[in-house]
Amino acid sequence: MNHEPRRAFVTGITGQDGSYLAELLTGKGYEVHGLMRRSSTFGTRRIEHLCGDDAAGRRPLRLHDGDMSDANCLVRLIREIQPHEVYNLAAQSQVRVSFDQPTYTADVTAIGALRLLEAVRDLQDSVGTPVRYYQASSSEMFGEVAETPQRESTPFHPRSPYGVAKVYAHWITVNYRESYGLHASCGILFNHESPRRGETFVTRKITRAATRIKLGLQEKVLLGNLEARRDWGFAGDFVEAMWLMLQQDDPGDFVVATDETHSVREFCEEAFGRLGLDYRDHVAIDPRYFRPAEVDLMLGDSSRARRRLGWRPRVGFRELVAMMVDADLELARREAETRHADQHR
Ligand code: NAP
Ligand code: F7E
Repeated sequence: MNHEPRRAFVTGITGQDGSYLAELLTGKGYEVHGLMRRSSTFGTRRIEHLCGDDAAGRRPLRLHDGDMSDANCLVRLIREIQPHEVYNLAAQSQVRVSFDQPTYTADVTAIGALRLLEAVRDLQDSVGTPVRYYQASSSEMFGEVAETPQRESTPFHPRSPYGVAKVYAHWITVNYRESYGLHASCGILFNHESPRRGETFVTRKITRAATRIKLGLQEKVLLGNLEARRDWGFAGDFVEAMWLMLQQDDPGDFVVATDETHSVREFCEEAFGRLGLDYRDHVAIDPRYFRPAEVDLMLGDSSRARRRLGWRPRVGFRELVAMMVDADLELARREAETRHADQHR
């Protein structure tokens, strides 16, 4: 009997989703190989707990230096690792930043996906091993929405260089599936958050600020458009859908969402409310945080994923906000203690 573990190659391993997916895959016995780009500081904060040896002396997570802008390194790594499954999560994923760095965003988020697909095609051609591929597509592709709720058949009308780059990555993945028979699936994921969410995304910016305000560490938070509506889910739930897509006999594209929408204002109300605060006393509007073109309303219809993958989200909106507020309150408490200790040194 062959006891060789399944191997997964994950780009974006140091990001929010990469960390939850790495936990899911190592928990299922996979040998996980993560692509990590060079940084002048350590970038492994979210996955440190997975980096050691397990009880059997095996190392379930291995990190490899590389970058989505470097085609040669991707080809070399894919040839060396010979993964059974590839998850492409790496991206310049901040929508606001993509307006300031459109060329970089296109290179990493759009052409990066093409480079990785080419590396996978090269492995399939040279070794003959079938590889299953996951592309992190985004609800931002729907942008100026043609219909509500948004489903797999809703036309794309992206509203940012990020959204445009994701449309390219999405269609090139579909094209490689149709042209080369690659088992390639796209998850069209709506916003998903967690205590590990990057601090410049609006949910985490709010929960970090509200908890710091509660403990007297800051007074106000500056935000942009409070009326934008998003379909917010929990990242830990959403990575399960990624894995499920690659376990199907046939590849496909799936909307992954909670099928509920809330405004940024409602998120503020809920987060500050959990701390006994009124957001209106602490939130100020700063035009710097408005975008040249906005996505006003996101609401998913994830019935295909629910029907075909048997997937459903477990964490609802209020639980998500509570989870993020509680984790950030703990972080703010530690910050307050350190500050107090420093002042009395
Ligand atoms: P994230 O936290 O911003 O993580 C992005 C990851 O990509 C990080 O590991 C980052 O590395 C890596 N990366 C960026 N540029 C790179 C490069 N040039 N070469 C190699 N790696 C690079 O994003 P996330 O929220 O986990 O999202 C994961 C994926 O899903 C992204 O593709 C995102 O666009 C997409 N998506 C996210 C959402 C959402 O709501 N979260 C919804 C739909 C789609 P560093 O740690 O070094 O920065
Ligand atoms: O903005 C509004 C902002 O940056 C949400 C990425 O993961 O999800 C994410 O993109 C809304 C927007 O996420 C601030 O204008 C108001 O309408 O948290 P966000 P996003 O742009 O929806 C999609 C699905 C992805 O694929 C992306 O990778 O909140 N907003 N005030 C603000 N947003 C931010 N960041 N900061 C503010 O101060």
